[in-house]
Amino acid sequence: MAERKSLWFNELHSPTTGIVLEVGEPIAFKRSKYQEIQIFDNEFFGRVLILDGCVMTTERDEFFYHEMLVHPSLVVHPKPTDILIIGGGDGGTLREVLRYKEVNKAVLVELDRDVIELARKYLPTLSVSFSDPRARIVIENGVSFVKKTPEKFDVVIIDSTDPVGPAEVLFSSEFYLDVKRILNEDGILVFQCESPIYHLQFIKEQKEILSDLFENVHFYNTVVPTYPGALWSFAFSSDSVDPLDIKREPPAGLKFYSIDIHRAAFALPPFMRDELA
Ligand code: SPD
Repeated sequence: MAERKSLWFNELHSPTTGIVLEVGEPIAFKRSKYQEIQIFDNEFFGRVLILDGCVMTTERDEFFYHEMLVHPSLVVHPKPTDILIIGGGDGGTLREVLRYKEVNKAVLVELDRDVIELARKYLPTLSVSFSDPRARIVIENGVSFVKKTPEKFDVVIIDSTDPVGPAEVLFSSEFYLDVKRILNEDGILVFQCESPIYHLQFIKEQKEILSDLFENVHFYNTVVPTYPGALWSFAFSSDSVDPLDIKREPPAGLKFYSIDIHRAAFALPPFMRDELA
């Protein structure tokens, strides 16, 4: 058999494990002011976005993540009209938020203009909603935006990179307190919260921090094949909204999320439930 000479991307998930993806076609590479941005095509996963050496999203499996980051909160909030997204420069989260006719305003605050520009150019299925009239794109550090904005929001969604480097502060008690200040009554904070397989201790610490600030703190899981462990968690916090009290049907045409999946996602596997108890 002929030797396959190819270029491979690899991301270590621990000193002895990780993921490898063949770089079929390199599409873009940029060292921005904040991070290294890489986009390439992989035969199986399609177009892949990498930030600082970590897989952020791929065309083939992005819906597992973006649908599950957005829909559980949007179907349980009594009236989700004003939504804030911190991060999410590829546009996938914004696309899901704007599926709801109830949403009047979605503000997306992204630190790195280059991520948005590259997504517009090379990730059209994700960045499809940047020009929606209900969307406002703000290029700013999420921490400073939240600290000084006079606006209030019904749902704040944090679509960040992993909690290292510039994103670390987005997982702090101080930041969550600032978020709480800009939440309307019945407000929900939801964010991506890493892998129950690799980062269970981190998830536990997040639960402790959030429980000091919110009445209802719940975690739920999804599958994301290209993320560490393939099992991925989200943190849902609110003072009044019950994450299992469904208020509306999800939009038609979703590929992973459904009301049955919603209920199942909040049922934590015992190894996680017991650790967080
Ligand atoms: N380990 C990867 C975690 C990345 C979470 N955010 C992805 C952003 C996709 N919109």
